[in-house]
Amino acid sequence: MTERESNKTNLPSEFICTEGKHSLFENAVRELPIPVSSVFMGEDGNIVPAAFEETESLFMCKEHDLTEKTFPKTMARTRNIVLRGVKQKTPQKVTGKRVAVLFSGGPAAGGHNVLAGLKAALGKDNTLLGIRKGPKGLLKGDLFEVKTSQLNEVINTGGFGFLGTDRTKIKTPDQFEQVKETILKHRLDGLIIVGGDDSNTNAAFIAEYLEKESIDCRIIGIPKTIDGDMAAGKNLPISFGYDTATKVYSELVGNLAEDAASAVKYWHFVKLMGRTASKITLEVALQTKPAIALISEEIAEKNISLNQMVDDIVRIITLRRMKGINHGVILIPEGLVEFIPEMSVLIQELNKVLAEYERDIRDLPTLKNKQEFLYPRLTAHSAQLMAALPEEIEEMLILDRDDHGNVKVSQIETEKLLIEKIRYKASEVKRHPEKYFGEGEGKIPATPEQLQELQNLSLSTQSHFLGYEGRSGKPTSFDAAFTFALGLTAGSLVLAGKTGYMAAVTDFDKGGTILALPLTGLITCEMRKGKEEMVIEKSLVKTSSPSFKAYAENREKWALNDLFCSPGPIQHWGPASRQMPITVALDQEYTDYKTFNLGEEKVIKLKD
Ligand code: FBP
Repeated sequence: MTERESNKTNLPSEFICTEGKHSLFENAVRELPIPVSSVFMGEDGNIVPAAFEETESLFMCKEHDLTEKTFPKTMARTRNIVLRGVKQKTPQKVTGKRVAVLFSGGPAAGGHNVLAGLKAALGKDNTLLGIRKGPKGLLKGDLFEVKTSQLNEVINTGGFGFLGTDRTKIKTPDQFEQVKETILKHRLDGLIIVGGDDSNTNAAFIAEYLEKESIDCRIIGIPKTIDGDMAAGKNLPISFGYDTATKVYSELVGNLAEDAASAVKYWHFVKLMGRTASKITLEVALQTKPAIALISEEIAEKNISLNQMVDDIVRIITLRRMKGINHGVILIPEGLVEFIPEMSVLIQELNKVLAEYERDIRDLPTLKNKQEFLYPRLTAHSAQLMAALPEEIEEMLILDRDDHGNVKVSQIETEKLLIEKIRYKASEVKRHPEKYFGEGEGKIPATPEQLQELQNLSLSTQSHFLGYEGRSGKPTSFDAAFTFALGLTAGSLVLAGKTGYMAAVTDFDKGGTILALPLTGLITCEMRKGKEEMVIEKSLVKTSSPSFKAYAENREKWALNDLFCSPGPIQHWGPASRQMPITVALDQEYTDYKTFNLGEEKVIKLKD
């Protein structure tokens, strides 16, 4: 048999061998080393759990008295003091502990490394149990023992597939009772909740409930969300999943900018995930330098109306056109609608009415019936605004709420709403040049030739929504290391007997400092479904932050010239593989974003 013939025979079986997450890439990334903080490195080079000591950092929560009243037991225990992970001087052997873990909310890259980190911290003398399908699985008691061999298979791979996830909020007395039953039935000593602000709020309430019931089960939260809004300044610069998601989007936005410049005809309107905060949009803007990036927090702060926003965008489109650039990319944060002042008032009014009449409205058969019921209960301005919205958006605002009572903004086609309004305005500019060009305030100086040229141009648009494709990719090196460290931290906290904390990592530029943040220190009081609720505060873009300023200082230049850049695909090895998010590096005042340092690299092979 010739070499070629023998290759031919192998090819079909080689191809089939890649089934079940065994692509050449997946096999290679499983073997990738992960940086590990020295705090977890034992004398013999093996991984060991960390110990914890109190720092001088104290969380002063915004509504201290109210928080203390809601969480008296947990606050008395933690005193809202931040803990630091340290290397155990003489390793304490803790055995026989049973610790369960669940994923909650949307997937984020690195979840499987959290599990691997937990298992590594617990070691062979303790048991890790997985809870299937998130909080719902906890309520049902759907648990199974996690084997090291299973985790060696999923380490460094994307998604939450190993356990699954859901968005059930645990808030009724019956649900707390069900949690108790599961804990007692499975003899749990610890429960790890991997989630965003709502899920970690759940963790805080469960911790308090268990203390009140004198049940000895430790509750630890882990900060997860691609949105990047589960963050706490220096103590927790970012949640996991953000780096991977923003790098996936940045590659695609870079490609679109390149396509726009090549085809020289399209304006790409790209909505980017991020339910509330515009952190994803800001990072992608810094990575790709698009023509325009809207930042919701700035729009709310400057009280910019929808029409004003449209005018500003059309002005940039016109100025670019006058330079011969009739294409570009516009980034739109998913949560924008809730930050446009008049829309935010409308949503608040709707929340109140819906909280009072939810069932009546749900029972009304047609949209028209719902409108007739709702409009008289809104202020005249809001009713008018609502009536001017496309019907699908109106329907979404009324009906489509998630379990936490929030509008499902990812379903609202803001990019299409903007396109509609921008196209209308751009055609008006063409139809009435005398209003927009010439001398005088706000007018654009233009020669007759330029005006003639403008008349010949049309506005071709394409809309995109980049969201789900960024949540379950293979974690970047940064997220892989960060999540492994978070798992190690959470496991160590349970073994150290701590409860009511969130695992955290900071100092990404110098080996990683391991922290435990008291959950109650992150709590604030917010309006939800028209009612006050104690919840963990979302971390939004601050217009005073170095990352926002870096964007604001450069945006005019990027708007008027095609200066986009294409960061390319995520690298898991190679020159760009050690990058961290630019926004994080800027806001943490690091000197470099190209090389994170979270410890010494180690190939992780879990052993029984
Ligand atoms: P989490 O905060 O739960 O991680 O979810 C974030 C997110 O990806 C948002 O950006 C988006 O609005 C939402 O999930 C979409 O959720 P769903 O999966 O329910 O459509």
